[in-house]
Amino acid sequence: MSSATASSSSNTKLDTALHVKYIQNLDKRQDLAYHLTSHLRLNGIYWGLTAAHIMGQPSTLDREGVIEYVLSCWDEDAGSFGPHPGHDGHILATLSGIQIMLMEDAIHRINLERVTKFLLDRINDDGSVSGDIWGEIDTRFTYICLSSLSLLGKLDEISSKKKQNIIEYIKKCKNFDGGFGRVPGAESHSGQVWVCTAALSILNRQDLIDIPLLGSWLSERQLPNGGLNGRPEKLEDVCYSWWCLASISIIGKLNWINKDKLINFILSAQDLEDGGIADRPGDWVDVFHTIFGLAGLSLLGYPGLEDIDPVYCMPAKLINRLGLQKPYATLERMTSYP
Ligand code: GRG
Repeated sequence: MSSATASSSSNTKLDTALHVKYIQNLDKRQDLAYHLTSHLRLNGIYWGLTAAHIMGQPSTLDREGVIEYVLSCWDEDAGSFGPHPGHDGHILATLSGIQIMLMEDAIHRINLERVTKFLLDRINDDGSVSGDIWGEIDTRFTYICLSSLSLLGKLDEISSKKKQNIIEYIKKCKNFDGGFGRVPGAESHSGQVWVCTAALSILNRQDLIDIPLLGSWLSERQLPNGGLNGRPEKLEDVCYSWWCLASISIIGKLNWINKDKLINFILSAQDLEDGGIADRPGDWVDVFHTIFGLAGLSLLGYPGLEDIDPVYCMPAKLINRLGLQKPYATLERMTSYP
């Protein structure tokens, strides 16, 4: 593997064929880094599979192998999925398991009843949501719980009282700058902004977002080199091309970002020898930055890519088919670039 080829040329194109090959080869790497990231394996498969869908190559991964792997991550005691066989069930791996099974059209093979119970049981009386039976709370888990239940068609199993508590809790996580944090009082961060705006969107409560204030804060995340950062005074990172941009799409202000500068920044973080996208030009690539770079390019209307849904971070076609689409802004898909 080589690092991203630093290139400032605005003529650089997205090398889809190379990135598909990179995703195909991910599980062939049996090095130390591969084993040390087993706690993220199910997320990694979701990232790779979604990236393949965005590039219009949904059959890039071996379907039956993927389904068997998801099923092998089932934690019978917890009634949910862990990230790797033998790991404890956790809400994050459970969302990835659901997303993968939906994309592979195999959702009927999971224990719907037990997963639904696991998700509902994570909602605390104060409206916060825990990640597992041990109780850590984070607005990421709030989003995950709502997204998972919505994808399973089970959102209405949350009582209206509990839904209201969740909304009140998210409101407490809103800051003076219009952004949202991990817990009440925590600093605004683009990742948490996305989970909270998407959660409010799933609950049809976008009215609780201060659009001009949050839109300004999000657009200020774009740095002179075109990349976006996650919060003030931090470095740009390709993954914020998703967290910031998807949030901006949800609040309908995609045109508050300089599209060409961001496209060029993402393209310059590609590894043009072995495929994949890095956090920034010159760094090592990984599947996390590859999916979020591609997802950002898709939202920006980059030619040849499939649409991604900014609320669920899944193929828009699938979300529309499930009848789950929420209001958001899109940019017209370009026929060529530049
Ligand atoms: C379905 C896409 C999807 C996600 C599930 C887990 C989750 C829900 C969302 C994660 C949202 C989040 C918090 C993203 C940010 C991740 C990130 C790059 C954190 C880095 O934080 P710092 O403090 O980096 O290390 P900065 O850039 O602030 O220095």
